[in-house]
Amino acid sequence: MAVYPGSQTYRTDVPVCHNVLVSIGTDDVYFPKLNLLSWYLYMAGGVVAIISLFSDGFADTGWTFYVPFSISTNTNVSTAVFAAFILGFSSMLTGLNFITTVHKMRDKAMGWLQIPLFTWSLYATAWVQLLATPVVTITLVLVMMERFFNVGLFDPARGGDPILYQHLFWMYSHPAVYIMILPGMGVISEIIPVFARKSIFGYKAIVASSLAIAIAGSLVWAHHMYTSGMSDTAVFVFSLLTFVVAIPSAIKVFSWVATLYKGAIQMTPPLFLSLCFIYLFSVGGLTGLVLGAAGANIHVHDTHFVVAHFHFTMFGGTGFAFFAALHYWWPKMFGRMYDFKKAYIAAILVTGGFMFHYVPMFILGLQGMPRRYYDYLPQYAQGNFFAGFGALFMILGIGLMMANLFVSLRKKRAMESNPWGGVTLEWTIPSPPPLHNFVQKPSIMAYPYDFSGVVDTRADKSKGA
Ligand SMILES: [Cu+2]
Repeated sequence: MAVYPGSQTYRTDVPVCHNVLVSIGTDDVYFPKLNLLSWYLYMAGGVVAIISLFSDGFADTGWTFYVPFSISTNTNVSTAVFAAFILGFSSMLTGLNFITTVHKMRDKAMGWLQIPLFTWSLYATAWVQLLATPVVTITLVLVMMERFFNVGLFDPARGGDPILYQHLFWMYSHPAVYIMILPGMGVISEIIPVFARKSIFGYKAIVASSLAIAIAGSLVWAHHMYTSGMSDTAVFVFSLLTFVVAIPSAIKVFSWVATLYKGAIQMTPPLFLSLCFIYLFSVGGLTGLVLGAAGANIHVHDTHFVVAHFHFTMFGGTGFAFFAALHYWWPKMFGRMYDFKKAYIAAILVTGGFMFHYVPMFILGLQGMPRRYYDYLPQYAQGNFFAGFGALFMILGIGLMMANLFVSLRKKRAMESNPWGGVTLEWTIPSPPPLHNFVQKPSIMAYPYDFSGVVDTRADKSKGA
């Protein structure tokens, strides 16, 4: 492990806290140059994706690029596919880097069961990135081959199979939702124990469930294809596996609630947003079971029920975990505290707006309103009216949230490095962190969520700065 004793070069103007690195007691990833390459690829892929939006005849396939349409349409599919192709490499190389870093750069004193849960969740995510992303990358190459050379891979008249494309596409694109939600779950596992002042309930179960989600989540892809005409046996198997993948997610929710139970809870904006996460994500997970059941799925396939479910997991889940993480690590990144009252008002606006926006979509979907159309029949007007109102509140809430955070940057830097009383390694270093993270060798605790030695001085900080 590289620590730079005596290094006083503080890069105080740039937030360099990379929680994964700090939490395992290191100052960099194992392959720094590869890390930079991933960043350039990500930027290049993003630029190409934006160009594809504005170039004439922008891809009318939607994000799924389903064949045979994506092969026959004259719009600019090639540029969009090329962007996704470049972005895929960024994702794979980052996954590879994180896995190697967790194995090789971890502090010698830190065993596998002393790794904080956020890092565990990113470790599980990295494996999905590394193993699932190549599938979609190859699939996109096949689409290009079809477009340019007309090989016939997906054309039944020439012995190809259009459903093969759907399998290949979802083999990545279902695991992709776990790439998004697993880090979010890791964030919540970090925040809950700190504000309950209690060791996390079921540390090992949470670690195991992260790995179980990564593995089981890679085996459920065809639950997106119940209506594609695949065999009843396949439908049964993929439905069963989808129910299985709900178990590790439920274990996490149970562990978070059990951690709060009888804890010395102090309400703060990060905890409030985490509680919103637990509620919204649970609704998303449970409606995922409705969709995982083949009978119900066929009724609501391609309706707004799917849109609502997806946003409860990806926005109510990942989005809210991101908001919670921003509020939790903001003082760590910038050494400044935001206003608590405005943070609460923003969180209530976003959550309330969220419910108003997406709950009507469940009902609209059950009533049969299809997704992916910009217009709707008159009988769906009421639900869409409510949903529009909700969107307005969400925009206001997110605007207030960001304004509150950024206004705090104009305040004088608070001297305190650990405003929440956290016990993971990032709270042992200055805020914002110095250039090489650690100025002295970090001392690794036997257990990452041990609050027994922490004096509770939170009461006088509860008003925020
Ligand atoms: Cu899926």
